[in-house]
Amino acid sequence: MKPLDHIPYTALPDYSDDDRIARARLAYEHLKTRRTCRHFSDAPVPRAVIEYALLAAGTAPNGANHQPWHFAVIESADKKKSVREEAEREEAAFYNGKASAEWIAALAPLGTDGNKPYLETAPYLIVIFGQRRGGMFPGEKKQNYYVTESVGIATGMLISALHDAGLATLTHTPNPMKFLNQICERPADEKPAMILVVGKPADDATIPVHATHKKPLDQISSWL
Ligand code: IYR
Repeated sequence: MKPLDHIPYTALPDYSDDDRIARARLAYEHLKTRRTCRHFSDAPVPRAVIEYALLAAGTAPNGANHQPWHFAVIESADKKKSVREEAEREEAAFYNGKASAEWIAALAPLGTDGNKPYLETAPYLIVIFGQRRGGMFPGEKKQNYYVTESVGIATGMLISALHDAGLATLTHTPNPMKFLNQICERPADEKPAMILVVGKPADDATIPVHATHKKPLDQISSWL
């Protein structure tokens, strides 16, 4: 490929302004129904749903189009058990002294604690890794760029795609997360970014009222 090869920009639909507003509003109305879930059902979810959501995540904007991410999808009960054991070990340390009093107070309205049963209940744990080195093609060992940003955007798109498919998610970040490399059989130069727990909510799932408060537009934006 010549470096300056270009093709025409993908044709976007020529909506009217009213249609654009209506569609943007619909996107908001849909995305605001997403809720972080901490009570999962063990009901199975077809693998193809996850595969399409991962393909969607893989279209995210990223540094130099090196696509510096890897998604390890855990479905084996043994592996999920290992993740739960290791994560609960870290969380016990976090809740029993490692976290500051201010942090613990900030989490109180969420009702979280060191027990993470959903890590075994949910049908899938997607462990998201950032690749410091790689490139566009298998076997390359080039420098990657904006890895944290790229992985963050891809994860957001993954969450949105799964929400579109009617699935609940939870972003989980035990700290440290290095144990995930071994369980997921990933090389040491890949950095775990987070675990995304994926599945259907349990019938009796609840959400904390605290999480329903969203900042209004004038608090999250300015126009210059
Ligand atoms: N990782 C811990 C603590 C935690 C931290 C934040 I910031 C949250 O928004 C939620 C939880 C846990 O999973 O309990």
